[in-house]
Amino acid sequence: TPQERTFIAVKPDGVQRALVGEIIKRFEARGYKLVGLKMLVPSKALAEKHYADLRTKPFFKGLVEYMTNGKAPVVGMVWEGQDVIRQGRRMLGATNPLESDAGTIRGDFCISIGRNIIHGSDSYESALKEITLWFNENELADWQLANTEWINS
Ligand code: DAT
Ligand code: MG
Repeated sequence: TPQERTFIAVKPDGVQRALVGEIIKRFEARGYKLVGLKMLVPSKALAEKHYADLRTKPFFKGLVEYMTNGKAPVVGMVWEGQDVIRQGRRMLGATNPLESDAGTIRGDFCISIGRNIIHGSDSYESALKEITLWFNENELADWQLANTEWINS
């Protein structure tokens, strides 16, 4: 089965609300493989590059401030597996938590679009861009899940 990678980040509000374990648990339990993990307060330059597509939006400045102010760090992750980019977005739920289905991460744990606790790449192109932006190649682990044949067929 073809494997792909996506960038998932627990935002400062998700870290502050102690949801890191819950979020990792959902991706692990689904059968995805963790290949990158780091905690950092992103620089303004990193956050602005990460959200470059949104730079003309009225909320851009506030978004970058909230990601970078250091009141809590961000936990950046790379997850690998079948259809993980699209499935990751489904597991996150809609951008506006008031529209997110119950059972999704946003639908279960938050209510405000400005505090929606988690980021996930929205396409193959953005996943590649974001993984490259947040991680060096030598920070990504090349390993085999021992139970892969019970997850992938
Ligand atoms: P997503 O995070 O679901 O990919 P996006 O890329 O459109 O959504 O926007 C990035 C983040 O910007 C989003 O998670 C929260 C914030 N945001 C988006 N729309 C917003 C709005 N109308 N008001 C405030 N923040 C917003
Ligand atoms: Mg987005």
